[in-house]
Amino acid sequence: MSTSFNTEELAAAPAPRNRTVQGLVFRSTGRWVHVKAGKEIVRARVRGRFRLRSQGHTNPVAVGDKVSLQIGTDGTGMITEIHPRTNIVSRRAAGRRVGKEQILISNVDVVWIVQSVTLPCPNAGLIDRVLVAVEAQGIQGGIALNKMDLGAGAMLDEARILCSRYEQLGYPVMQVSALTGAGIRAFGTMLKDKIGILTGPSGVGKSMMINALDPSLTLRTARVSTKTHKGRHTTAHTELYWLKGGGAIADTPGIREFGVLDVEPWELSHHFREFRRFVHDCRYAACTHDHEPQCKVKAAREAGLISKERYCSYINILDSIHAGDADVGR
Ligand SMILES: Nc1nc2c(ncn2[C@@H]2O[C@H](COP(=O)(O)OP(=O)(O)OP(=O)(O)O)[C@@H](O)[C@H]2O)c(=O)[nH]1
Ligand SMILES: [Mg+2]
Ligand SMILES: [Zn+2]
Repeated sequence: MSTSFNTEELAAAPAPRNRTVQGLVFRSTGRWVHVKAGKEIVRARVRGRFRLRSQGHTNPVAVGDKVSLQIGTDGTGMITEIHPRTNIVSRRAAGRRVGKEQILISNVDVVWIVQSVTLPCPNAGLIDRVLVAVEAQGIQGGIALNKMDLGAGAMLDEARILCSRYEQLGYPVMQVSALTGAGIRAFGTMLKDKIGILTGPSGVGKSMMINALDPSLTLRTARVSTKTHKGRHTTAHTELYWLKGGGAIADTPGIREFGVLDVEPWELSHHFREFRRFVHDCRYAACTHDHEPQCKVKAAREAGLISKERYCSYINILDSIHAGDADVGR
């Protein structure tokens, strides 16, 4: 588009009233969403009809959505269309809105599950729950282990065992310290030219990692309680930050639990990638690899081809799906 204007043309042009533009939702704070449309940043509202249409979701428009919006004379926008999503990462909403799904992000290339070596210590059950959601959507998943500077002795050994378990499964694992900057450059390289999200419990250092990736950012962080080893749920909304090296990463509020949604008991094993090569050889086609005889998954577990920890996570998630209570975090 030409940037120089002929003054006569300008005088003849109608005043820009309602314009329709396309953009990307990069921040969502409930009622308002913030959209990046070219170089313009627009604060926009969501039409009631989207709320009606998405009864299963607490947030009809999510960070990552590509949208059309109409900009009014006051400069604020109204979302008129949500373009088809390639994927969504969602979880069951907690509290009052139980039963509803909360979309964490859409159109994402990679989901980084953040854990810390300590304060709080790693939660393998939560990692596996998020990985099930990620596999079900066909998205790339990875693990970022933060606070490596705090690791020592047995604690560090345990953290390394955890890392190698996921590395062996083919998931990228990044060991970093947002405090010292160790591993941050390598992590930045992994994020290049992709839309990513950091998710994980409160206090593991998601916001501080983004500050380390781009020192010009000053996201709010808060100390973890030394008594309970729990974070303080400092980040309250999801927001995408563009990185200088290309690509963008979303910071999200810490998760207390992660509900596995819309997965039937018989299909759960397909979302545990190392189970897949065994599941078709079980005696029963609908085998849940729990109590059934002649189960090849259990045989693989006994032969050490499937780890005890992953099988245990599988059974825990299976139980919670059976109980219709998939929110339990561990
Ligand atoms: N020692 C050490 N402390 C860290 C590191 N990364 C973060 N922290 C500290 O951990 C605390 C929590 O960090 P945040 O970035 O607020 O954690 P968060 O995951 O964003 O937490 P929520 O926003 O509550 O979900 C802060 O006191 C940070 O200073 C690290 O690599 N090493
Ligand atoms: Mg935070
Ligand atoms: Zn089986």
